[in-house]
Amino acid sequence: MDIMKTKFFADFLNVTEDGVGLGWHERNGGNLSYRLSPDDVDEIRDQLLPKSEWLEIDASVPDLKNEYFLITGSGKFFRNISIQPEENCGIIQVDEAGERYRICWGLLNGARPTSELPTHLLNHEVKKRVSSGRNRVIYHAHTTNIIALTFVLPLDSRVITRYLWEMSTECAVVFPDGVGIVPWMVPGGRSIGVESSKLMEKFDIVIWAHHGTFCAGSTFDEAFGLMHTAEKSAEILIKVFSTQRKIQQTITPQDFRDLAEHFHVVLPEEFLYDRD
Ligand code: 2HA
Ligand code: ZN
Repeated sequence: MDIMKTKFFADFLNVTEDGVGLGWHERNGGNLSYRLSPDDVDEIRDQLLPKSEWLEIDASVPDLKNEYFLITGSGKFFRNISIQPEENCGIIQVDEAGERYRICWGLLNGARPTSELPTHLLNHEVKKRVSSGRNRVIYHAHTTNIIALTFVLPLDSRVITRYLWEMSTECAVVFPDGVGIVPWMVPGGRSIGVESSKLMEKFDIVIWAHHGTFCAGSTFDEAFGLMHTAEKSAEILIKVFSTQRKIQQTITPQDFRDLAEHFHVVLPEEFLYDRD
């Protein structure tokens, strides 16, 4: 099967196109990766041919040894990915030690995987473990309203989770574990990747202050849906703040407990504090 005709490839492009449509991928902003399943690899094995030397990951991911990832390219614009996929994204394989990778398809003309490769792979490694292998997608977007909130709310997971939950009834059901926050750090390296992946132990959504958001999911729909739901809630919050009117009523801690019971989700009490 031609790689570009597979279901996972179509789903990958669908995310890049929808993310662009929502304004989250200015210039080369954002990146996306997918860990191929054994069936995916079997389907396209004839096209996975080493196209580069082994290159340093700048992170150690032994639990991802020999795994293949479809991933966006460094410096590439999301708006071009579906038009010229082989130039703007590619498939890489991690080596036996989890220290290096090589390009096996795409990323033509000397292109390299996203500058956030360490964060993607460190997040994949954690999520593969905590989800018993179910998680396959890591998605980073420059979500306008979430970024805006990181200037005016304290960078505290309890505060930001609670505000996002309150702005839209579905949120507590869609991301009951809440959101993690990484304070501003230099992007594009191992340090921010390590901090992000620590939070991925607990959260499926990790916000990078003044930068954007990472979401993890077992499917493209799950990862994209998390991003879309959290960002929509942030948009509502920005609109509420913009009215400069006092909030007259909201969803209360007891309402959340009722919601949790009805939808059979566990909402940690740490987020259900009384606000004065
Ligand atoms: O790929 O979004 O964080 C460009 C970025 C870096
Ligand atoms: Zn970014």
